[in-house]
Amino acid sequence: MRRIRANAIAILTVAWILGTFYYLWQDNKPQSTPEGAWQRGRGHAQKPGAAPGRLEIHPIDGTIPLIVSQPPRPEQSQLLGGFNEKVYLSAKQLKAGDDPYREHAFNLQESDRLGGERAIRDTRHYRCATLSYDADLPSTTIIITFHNEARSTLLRTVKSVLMRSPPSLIQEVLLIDDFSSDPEDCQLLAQIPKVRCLRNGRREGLIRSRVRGATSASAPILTFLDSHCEVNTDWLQPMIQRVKEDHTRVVSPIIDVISLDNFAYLAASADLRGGFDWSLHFKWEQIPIEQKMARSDPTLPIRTPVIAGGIFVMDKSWFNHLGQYDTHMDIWGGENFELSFRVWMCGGSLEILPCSRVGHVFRKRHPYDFPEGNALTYIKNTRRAAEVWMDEYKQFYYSARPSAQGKAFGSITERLSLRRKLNCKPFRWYMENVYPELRVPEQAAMSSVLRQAGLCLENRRTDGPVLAECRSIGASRPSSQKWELVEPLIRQQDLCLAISTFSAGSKVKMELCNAKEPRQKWKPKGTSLLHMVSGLCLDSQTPTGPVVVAQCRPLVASQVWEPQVVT
Ligand code: UD2
Ligand code: MN
Repeated sequence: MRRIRANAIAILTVAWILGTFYYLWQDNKPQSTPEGAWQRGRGHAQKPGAAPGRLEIHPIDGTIPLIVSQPPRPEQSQLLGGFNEKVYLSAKQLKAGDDPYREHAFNLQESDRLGGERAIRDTRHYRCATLSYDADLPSTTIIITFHNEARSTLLRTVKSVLMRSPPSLIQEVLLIDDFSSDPEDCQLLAQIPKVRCLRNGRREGLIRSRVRGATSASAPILTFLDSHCEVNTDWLQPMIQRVKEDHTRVVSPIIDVISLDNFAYLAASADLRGGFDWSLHFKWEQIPIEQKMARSDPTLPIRTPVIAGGIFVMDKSWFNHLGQYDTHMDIWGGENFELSFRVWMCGGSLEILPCSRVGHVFRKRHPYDFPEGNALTYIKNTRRAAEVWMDEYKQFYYSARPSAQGKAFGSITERLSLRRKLNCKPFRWYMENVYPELRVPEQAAMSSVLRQAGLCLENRRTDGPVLAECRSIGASRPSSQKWELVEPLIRQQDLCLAISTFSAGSKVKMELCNAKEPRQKWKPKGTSLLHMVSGLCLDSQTPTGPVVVAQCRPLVASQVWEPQVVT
């Protein structure tokens, strides 16, 4: 009896150890294989007969076993048709003694050493591998525009797409050669099945080149890529799925980092979204903390105020309906803001999908020339975006970028009429609903005192907002009597005037500003300050008592507020 029990315990222990090992292996399994990934599609079974990966020790912590991809299998050569990779790559070699960074602003020697493809780590959260996608996803045209791209990076972009996407989803890969010095960089690649090459007769810049690509695309979905990317395992399905479910969504992957020095493929943080400052400078920023806390599932999409611009998937009809791009923008820059504002304000949305990963070589400088100069081109493009989409908020762009004033930006009549035709929402809506975290600059918002019959609205630390004697310290007012009226907020530093409840008689208090909070929304109306949601007006009741909201009675003394700009 005792022996049976001992055996049972031994068997259970072994089973437990095996189970734990299997579990750990599942957790760390993802490792892209150029040949294996596109077999996955809906299910996650390996292709019958596929060679299993080799077990290797994790290079960083030395403990976790990983599957490392096998070298390409013979059927891959079919993927390339008559294209001769060796000839293509070896035709252009870095000469001994040449600076490997000079031509492309990344280490060309390292890129060339990697050749046309390589295995990269699957950087997704492990739960992504358990998701499944519709079997009947629509197909896409991959649009890659480039100007003097290195052959090795361009080829890896194209090959990674062909190898790590379900073939049925790739209608074609459309290369737009933006007047590169050597037409063969593009033309030779067109020998690869599904790859087409269009060459511009003059330098157009990436914006007009993408529009050319989109116009010539035959699939119902457009996928844009830069010319120095490597797509990762199952990158495409999550994006097409989201667009299929709602054609107004414009989706991006998480953009992993390919080192410009050694070409290591590095996982980017999964907690970032796109943002910008008032000079219209793009930046990655943390997801706001409330949204982060609410994210129970790391595979869920992340709403983003703007996209980085280079890598996204969009329904073709929606792209056309929304006015493609502003084709008066030149070379590079600004088009991502213009597209992002337009998508949000005209009825769509932007998101980043954590289960889709694409690597990109981020560079520190532009390796190509700007015929009109880099700075002037960026100003022209962003100025067009600001003038067409940012309404009264464009003043903050001009204060952040004073050099933009007076610079030529061409006619925007067509884009303004597009905005009217599409019946797009005001930029204020975007600020309140999409990007409330973007602070209006302090120095740009003018401070005022709010006078009422010789008294001033003052925020007291203990009593909150009250009417008090107007004071000054030297030439200026104490900060407790200075208010910034930045619609819809009435603010003092980080605090904003808010009602407590939505009923008449509700006391007014100060709380952390949030332009989306209905209790904080005010607007001047005649001589009154109207609380926009309750329809009540700011009222002092008695000169020294608490300030409240009450039924609006225009011109009644306790509701008359006189903003007066102060220093
Ligand atoms: C980022 C975007 C890029 C674009 C840009 C703003 C990513 C990963 N990249 O800059 O796609 O939205 O912000 O405009 O989000 N190119 C041409 N013709 C030109 C200049 C460039 O075809 O005259 C190509 C270029 O070869 C590349 C792409 O356009 O494939 C983007 O250019 P980049 O890589 O220099 O831009 P990047 O990544 O710094
Ligand atoms: Mn790029």
